[in-house]
Amino acid sequence: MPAGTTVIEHLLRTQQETPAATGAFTRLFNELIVAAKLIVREVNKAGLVEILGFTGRMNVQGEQVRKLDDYANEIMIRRLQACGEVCALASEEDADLIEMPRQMKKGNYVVIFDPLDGSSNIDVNVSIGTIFSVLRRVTPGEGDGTLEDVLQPGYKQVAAGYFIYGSSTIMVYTAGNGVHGFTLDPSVGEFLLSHENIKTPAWGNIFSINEGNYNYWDENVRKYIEFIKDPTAGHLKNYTSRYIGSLVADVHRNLLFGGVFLYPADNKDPRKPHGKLRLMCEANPLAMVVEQAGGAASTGTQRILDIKPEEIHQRVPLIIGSKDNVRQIEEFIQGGR
Ligand code: P6P
Repeated sequence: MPAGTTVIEHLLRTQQETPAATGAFTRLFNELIVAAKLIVREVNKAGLVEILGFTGRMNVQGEQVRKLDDYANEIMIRRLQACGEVCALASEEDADLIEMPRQMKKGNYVVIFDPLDGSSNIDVNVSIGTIFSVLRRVTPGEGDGTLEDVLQPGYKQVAAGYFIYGSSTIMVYTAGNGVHGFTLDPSVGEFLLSHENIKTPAWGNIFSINEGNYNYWDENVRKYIEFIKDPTAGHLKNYTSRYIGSLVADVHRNLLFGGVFLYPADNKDPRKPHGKLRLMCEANPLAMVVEQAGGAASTGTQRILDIKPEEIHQRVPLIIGSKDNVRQIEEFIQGGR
């Protein structure tokens, strides 16, 4: 499709191939886009207004809540409720399902999101982002959705994607027909097609991991890191380390250039034995995007999208990126190397 195609045009053209397209999905996406535009407006001036810093509250993750986290969360909730196509919402910032106003029209979609991932980087102007996962309700009726509608395995997602607020603002989404990137043109206020049909390289020499956790990893993870750093091990190309500490930025770079991001399980914090990242609002949506682009996403022993969720905020080890890199790591973690 021509550069300059908007997200909605792109959706309408690709969704037209789906007989069930009723416009509800498009209305939902439109609200995601409006939310992102409102969020990036605040992110871009965060250093100038009293919206940096902390609210003094802790979220369900036990992390300090920043004012911008709260703002982004409120915007996502209000816009998604307003579209009338949603029966349940779950946010990384809220312990339980978001209360849906009684008078609000409900729909058949469930949206799970991380409103502002990487927000600890805001004060130093590092890219951050919003991640979203879209499911179809599975319970009968037209009222509020339930936990059953939310706790579906990742392969049930009907769409997923992210916004990155960086040197430019980019939206990347998949609705099961490939992965497509759009760049916000501030002069017209539209996300315009800039990366159609993104395909990630089968292998890449970039690895992204927080080596500060080295002593807390499983022995096989340490063996893998030592292996890729060994220049005499006969690698296609010597590896290079890139780690921004903002999940959407690290995953997006590796999606385009090839390589792998790892946040393995570690024994650093007994409350988080499966690592830091969340299945529902981080691993699942990014796994759908990366798999649709030809990559892979695994815990090291299981495909991310096959995991049957037990709770909204469950954490999983995440190894995501070029499929040959992911497969090699799985061999190490499963003791085959
Ligand atoms: P660490 C940001 O806080 C985040 O949730 C992800 O965006 C990022 O990948 C990860 O945490 C970084 O965690 O432990 O390396 O600082």
